[in-house]
Amino acid sequence: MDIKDEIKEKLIGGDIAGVVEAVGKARDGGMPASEILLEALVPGIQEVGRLFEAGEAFLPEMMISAEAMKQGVAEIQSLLESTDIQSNGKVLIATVAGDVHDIGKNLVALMIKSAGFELEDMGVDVPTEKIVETVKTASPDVLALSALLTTTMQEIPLIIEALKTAGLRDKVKVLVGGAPISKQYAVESGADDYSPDALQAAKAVQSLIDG
Ligand code: B1M
Repeated sequence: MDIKDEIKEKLIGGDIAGVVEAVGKARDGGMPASEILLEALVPGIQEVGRLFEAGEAFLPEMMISAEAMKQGVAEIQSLLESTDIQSNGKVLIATVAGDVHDIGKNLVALMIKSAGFELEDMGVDVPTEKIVETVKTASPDVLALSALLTTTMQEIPLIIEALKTAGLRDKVKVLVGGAPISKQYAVESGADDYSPDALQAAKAVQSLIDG
């Protein structure tokens, strides 16, 4: 079996050790980290999502596959930490309230950090008040918000309203992303920009800081 199919199959099957081993094999065999990520790990976890939606996989299985994905990414993390962007500036990142998905957010954080920006990661399920308070105290140039659920993406306009109420909206640029979010939703929510993936998020941070 092709190594990428092997990684996918093990990820879908929740074989954590198997994923780590297969990713290591692909990496040591010279496969680029981005190829391992985008053509094996990401399609694998997406298939888990599809099976869950179809009622063919359940929450515990999705959790084990998510752990396998995280450990797989950890095997190639140091190789992913390089982009061609050179800059500086400060970014505050969080997954919004009610949402615990952090695999995508962590990839976005990794790319932003490796692009040379200072990064503060607030983690997942971060209450709006805490985000606003941290924008006030940490003064980031960019607030990066991730949301993976159609319910929790509705936190984004609320956060932006709360920033306005606190008199902070014109002091920070807001970048948003996550699977259910579109460019149009970002604009309607009052965000400054939207990115569909981690690499473009790092580029968007650069443009937002450059103005
Ligand atoms: Co959840 N989950 N989940 N889940 N989960 C989805 C999102 C879902 C689409 C699955 C499905 O039904 N097909 C569905 C959402 C449906 C909807 O809202 N319409 C869903 C559901 C329903 C749920 C629960 C409600 C299930 C339940 O309890 N009944 C529950 C909610 C928990 C909560 O948050 N309150 C839940 C729980 C979980 C786990 C804990 C088991 C686990 C998360 C573990 C973790 O993250 N630590 C999990 C997982 C793994 C998934 C799927 C399968 C995979 C998500 C993922 O990691 N993708 C997901 C299905 C899917 O996405 N197809 C699903 C890989 C990752 C690299 O991509 O996160 O999209 P992604 O990030 C990308 C881009 O979106 C973008 O860049 C990233 C990298 O390129 N991006 C940004 C993300 N943030 C960005 C920010 C930016 C810019 C770009 O700028 C700031």
